[in-house]
Amino acid sequence: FCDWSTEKEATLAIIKPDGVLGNHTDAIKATILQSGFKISREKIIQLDKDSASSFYAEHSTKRFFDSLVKYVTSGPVLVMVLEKENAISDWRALIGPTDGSKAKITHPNSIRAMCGTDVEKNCIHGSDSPQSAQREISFFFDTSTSRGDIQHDEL
Ligand code: RTP
Ligand code: MG
Repeated sequence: FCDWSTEKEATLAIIKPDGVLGNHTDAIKATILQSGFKISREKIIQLDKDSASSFYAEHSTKRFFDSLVKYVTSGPVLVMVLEKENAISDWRALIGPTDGSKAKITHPNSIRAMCGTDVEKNCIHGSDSPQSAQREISFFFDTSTSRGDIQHDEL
């Protein structure tokens, strides 16, 4: 018997360089745990230009692409797999709108209101769909190994 109603969903979160370097990691993690998510995998990495470009490939034709790649490679990022029921849309709701300065007005309790600055420097990432979540989790983590243990593998 499988009780689908309690089936967990997984999503990918990234604390971007402004979040890590601005010392927002502890507050963000506290918010994550208080909101009922389990952090099942995590690692701190430094993205290089190729990996950042590949991760954000969907935006490769946008005006802001070069600037985005520069931003996310400007320092270390903390990548996490978050699990709970309805994790993907609940995490998107918790991080708030893309523009950190607007988030402060319209979504004052969101994570981007707490540590975001503008439409680019918004301190946090969340997968936007089940397809994205699957792609993004396997982009950073070996999904063939058993889950459950927090992995602090550093690149
Ligand atoms: P994310 O993918 O990081 O969770 O953010 P998002 O869905 O809210 O925003 P998305 O449209 O996917 O954009 C990805 C990241 O690119 C930067 N950005 N800059 N200068 C600009 O107009 C602009 N627009 C977006 C942000 O860092 C955004 O999170
Ligand atoms: Mg996005």
